[in-house]
Amino acid sequence: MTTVRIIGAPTDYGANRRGVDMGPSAIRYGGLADQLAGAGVETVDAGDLAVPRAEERDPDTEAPSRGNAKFLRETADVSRRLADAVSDTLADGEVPLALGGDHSIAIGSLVGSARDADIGAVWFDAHADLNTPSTTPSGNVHGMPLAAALGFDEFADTDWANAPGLSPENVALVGLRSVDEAEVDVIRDHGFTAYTMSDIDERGITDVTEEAMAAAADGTDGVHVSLDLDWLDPKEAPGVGTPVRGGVTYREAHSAMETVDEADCLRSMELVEVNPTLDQHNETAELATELAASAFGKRVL
Ligand code: 6HN
Ligand code: MN
Ligand code: MN
Ligand code: MN
Repeated sequence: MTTVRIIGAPTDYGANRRGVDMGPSAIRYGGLADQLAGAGVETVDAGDLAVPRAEERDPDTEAPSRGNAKFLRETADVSRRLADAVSDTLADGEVPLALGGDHSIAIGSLVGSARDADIGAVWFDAHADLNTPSTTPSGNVHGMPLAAALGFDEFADTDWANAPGLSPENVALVGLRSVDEAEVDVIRDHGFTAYTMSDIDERGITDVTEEAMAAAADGTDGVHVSLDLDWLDPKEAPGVGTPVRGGVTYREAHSAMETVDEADCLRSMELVEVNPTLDQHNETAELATELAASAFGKRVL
């Protein structure tokens, strides 16, 4: 029987809108353990990493050579500790499920998941999250985690980002609809597998997700699934900090997560960007729990 280990990472260092640090609580209160029980997996909750509030920190602590990235030192600290928690979980034969927090936590998840393995990643997100401190339009590290884990630009020389076990040919982006200019070039130049919302419109979510999982899994020890709730249409998931119209529907999201389960190569997962201060009656958090359950095998019949 699969055992899922829940690891909360209550950060909002990487996002502009405050409140996403309450995501782990909202997702737990939204019924995560019950949903996972419904999927027939065992769950253990490792609690939350200790993350100091942004108010206790100075956003401008980094040397200018690091470029424009807010709270990079704090993000590095959380990433190191989350990477350890994720790799310990895998070493114990359990499946890590990290709860954000903003999407910068994916740096720790990916580095930890790839510590002793070659991994792929599937990125369910409106955004590509491939900016670096030199290309970012916002300075927000939640727009950079994939670039960080791949060791692009300034991230190459760090001891906390840059996962050697992850390479662009095993990364698939699904549901893109808000991509910055520099990210378009990166996607084209590095051989990512990438699907826009138009690809999903034309081909259907099941086909696209099957292909994404296969591309990510090819030649690896397993796939990390990163689920940014802004992947869904804001009508379904209003509680996110960077909503973009034209996202996937409730049904498409469930079908995709069922396809993730059927691909049978899920190694680690995270649910990110749930912001309870922007949500309506915790519905985005509840949706996140349902989608996790589908990814771990929950079915109607
Ligand atoms: N997210 N591409 C924009 C930026 O600021 O770099 C938006 C990033 C959003 C990130 O939703 O995880
Ligand atoms: Mn994201
Ligand atoms: Mn996003
Ligand atoms: Mn490879």
